[in-house]
Amino acid sequence: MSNKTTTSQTYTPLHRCRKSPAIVIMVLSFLVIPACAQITAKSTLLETKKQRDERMKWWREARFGMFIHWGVYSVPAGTYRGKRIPGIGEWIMERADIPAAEYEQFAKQFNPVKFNADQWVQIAGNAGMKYIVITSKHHDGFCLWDSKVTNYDIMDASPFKRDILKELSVACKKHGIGLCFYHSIMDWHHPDAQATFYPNYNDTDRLNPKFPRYVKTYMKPQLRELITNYGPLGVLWFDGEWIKDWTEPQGRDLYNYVRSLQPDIIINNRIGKGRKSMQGLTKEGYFAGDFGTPEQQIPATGLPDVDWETCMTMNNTWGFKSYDHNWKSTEDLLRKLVDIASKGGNFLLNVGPNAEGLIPQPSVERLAAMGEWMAKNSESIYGTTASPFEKLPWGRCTAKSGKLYLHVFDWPKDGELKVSLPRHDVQKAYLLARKDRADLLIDSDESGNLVVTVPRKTPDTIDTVVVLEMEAEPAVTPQGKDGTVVLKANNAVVRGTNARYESGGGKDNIGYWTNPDDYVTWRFNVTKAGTFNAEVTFACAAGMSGSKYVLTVGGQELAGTVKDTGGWTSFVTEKIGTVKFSSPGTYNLSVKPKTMPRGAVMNLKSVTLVPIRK
Ligand code: H79
Repeated sequence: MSNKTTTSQTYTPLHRCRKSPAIVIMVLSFLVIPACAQITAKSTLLETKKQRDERMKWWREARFGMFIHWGVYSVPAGTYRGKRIPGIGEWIMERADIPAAEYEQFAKQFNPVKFNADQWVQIAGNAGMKYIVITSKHHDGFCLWDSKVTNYDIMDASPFKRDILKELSVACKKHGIGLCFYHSIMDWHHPDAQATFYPNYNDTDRLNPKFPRYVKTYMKPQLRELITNYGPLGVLWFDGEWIKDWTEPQGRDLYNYVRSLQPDIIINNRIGKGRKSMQGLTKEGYFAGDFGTPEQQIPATGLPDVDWETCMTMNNTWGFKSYDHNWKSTEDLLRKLVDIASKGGNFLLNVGPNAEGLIPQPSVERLAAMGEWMAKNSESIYGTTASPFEKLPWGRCTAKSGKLYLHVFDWPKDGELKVSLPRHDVQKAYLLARKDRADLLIDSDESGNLVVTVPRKTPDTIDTVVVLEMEAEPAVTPQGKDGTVVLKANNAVVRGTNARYESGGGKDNIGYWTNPDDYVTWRFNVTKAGTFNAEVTFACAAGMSGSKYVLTVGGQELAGTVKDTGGWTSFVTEKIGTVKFSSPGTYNLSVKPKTMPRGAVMNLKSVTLVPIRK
């Protein structure tokens, strides 16, 4: 999604390291004063990529959240006047054509005395979820908090008279879970909104001329209450934006309004008109909103530089229905989480508590089972980025700097896990769930690709995570003032099993080079192009000489032969040829053995590129 609004301020629900309000006020006034008295659409352009990355950071790292659909629809629970109403439970008012006055009777019966905010938040936390998104108000218009602008809320219209959102905000703070609100723009109860469309509340062709008044005097004040009395919030998750009354300019205005109340808040793409139907990703062009919202589906592939979150039910409904028992299995749900993470997305998994205030037992059980897996394997989910592989025959992959997490759904029967990755790029492999992180044997197949020897018995039938530790990004050596590039042994990336850097006692070189498959590489910058002499500084003891090697750089190859220098610490420098760089840039240079007749290659101290002056 494109560049959006105002200032940056880090919202970190888990660490609470917010910048001081003074800084925010300073930045805000800087943005606002020159133009006009309030934050305008213009200021949305002032967020840099870095500021946006800062704002999105906690959300991108979290990867897994809980959606909670709860409201007075949990009272009918899918049945109206003795009839089972097809479709999603929270839509019963629309599906069964219930007049607003009659639907209000459900509010009078909504008395969820078993509601325990701590318990809900703990169920989420124990599952490994980092944030909850609860329906502050769904399409039916009933408000779960103490709103001053309506009586159609938990305090005034129900016998419960406990501020549900307040209790959840306290519990979330206590347990380090991010608090987020779902909020419906569409409202079937408000006379200035869609209530007048009865019996077709979801009529997408009609307009209510009073709708702007609803936005100004009802929706915006309510959002101000939610942000200022219950915040700071992680996300505001809008929905019901498809109505004809709602436009993209209104969406942008609302986006700016919400961000002006809490600059670091994150907002989904349903605040405006950018959503591509249930696929949920944002259309091309500029639309308000920070992330895409695929509903009940997972995109086929990851999307570079796009933030998105799949929301999904565990059975077939969001709001509680007493007779919906079509539960997805734990295996299915966990693999969906992994699939989503492997494509760079978040998973917002729904629960629909009942009218007593309890999360249905089948949901509780599945979340507990997911939590057991997460307790051992969450490192392979949190803070990861999308898989570098297009497709893997046995499962999925997630990535973090220096590590690949192989999620094996189909365990290899022959105990050999094959990965299309050069074996030399991998330094270590182990099972994530094993506390001792014991090394798994790594080898290569005939084309040099990685083969990991794994236990015959499947460790985890749902998903076993094999961690590959990879070479960290190599350092880049700069070109010296006189144009010389000195590539020293201690800066080299050594790939292979035996060769390594050694120092002390006259040594400062790559040694133990007893495997001819091992090789070394450097990355370096060329700022002044030209032709260079390539000089190799090395040592080799008598009787061990004769190895041949190739030095490769910028598509050019130079051949060298290791001669006897009189000892392993008697270094000599030999020019092996010239190389040409026609343009400045970053280059790779490698030294790879071709033959090793005597059991060792050489002690390699440095490769120096010396410019040839004309
Ligand atoms: O809150 C849950 C549901 O109640 C709500 N979104 C989730 C998170 C929702 N799910 N389905 N629907 C609402 C039905 C909406 C269907 C449609 Fe349309 C509205 C079909 C045509 C207009 C949205 C816009 C989907 C396609 C175009």
